[in-house]
Amino acid sequence: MDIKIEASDVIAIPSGNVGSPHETDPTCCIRSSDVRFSSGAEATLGHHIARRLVQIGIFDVFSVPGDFNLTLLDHLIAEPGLNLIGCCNELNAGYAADGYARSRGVGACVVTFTVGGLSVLNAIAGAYSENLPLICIVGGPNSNDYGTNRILHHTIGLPDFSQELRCFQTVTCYQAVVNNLEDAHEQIDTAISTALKESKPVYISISCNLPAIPHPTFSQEPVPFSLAPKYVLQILFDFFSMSRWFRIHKR
Ligand SMILES: Cc1ncc(C[n+]2csc(CCOP(=O)(O)OP(=O)(O)O)c2C)c(N)n1
Repeated sequence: MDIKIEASDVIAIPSGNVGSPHETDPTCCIRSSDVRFSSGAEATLGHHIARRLVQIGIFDVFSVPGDFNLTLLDHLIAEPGLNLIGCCNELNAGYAADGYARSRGVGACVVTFTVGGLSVLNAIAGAYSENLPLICIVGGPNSNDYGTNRILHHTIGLPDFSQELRCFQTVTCYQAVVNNLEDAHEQIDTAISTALKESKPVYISISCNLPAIPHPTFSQEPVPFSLAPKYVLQILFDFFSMSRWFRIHKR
């Protein structure tokens, strides 16, 4: 299905804000009235992710905590529009997100690096086969550990940060490894919009030390997505069918 994104009232994104895909994609919509600036604690990666999930219609996130996702989970809990549902294992979280995506159009789960990522994999593969947009967020290694060849806990004991990523490459349509703040905004928005457009699961790894750090790219309230999940399209379809019915029957 070709998902239409509004193009009305497009305004420029203030410099320093990575607005992608909006800067490059003329079909994306930014309304001046929607642009609100936030600062300090709100201009963080964690806050951005939380807002984005709410904006696309996700009000419940299924999660299992672990050392690598704790700060991110704190930010999701702090988001008034989000309800964090703790699950007793990752496979449960993945299948709960699967069910949520079936009923609401898109779902999300949050797990921890490798030990959690590999556990949720079967549910993600199922979502792929069922064409469900499911956003699987994994708390990842500290950004300072990339390139150090260290062996991290919760892994199989090899200095290889990419094992989990390679597994997800086979069962998701897009993978974003966020280990710096410069392009985090762009990567996250691209991942989320790809999940919605392709109706498939995506993988987003968020370095565990980044969610609480403010960055200029997040100094603005996230630009609302006009990408409509499936259920919004259904509502529109019902609305237009009804209008047609009234037009025909009013005579
Ligand atoms: C598959 C997996 N997911 C997440 C974690 C992160 N984790 C470490 S301890 C813990 C809580 C374990 O609780 P419980 O089984 O009740 O043990 P206890 O509280 O007695 O330590 C979690 C979720 C993990 N180690 N393994």
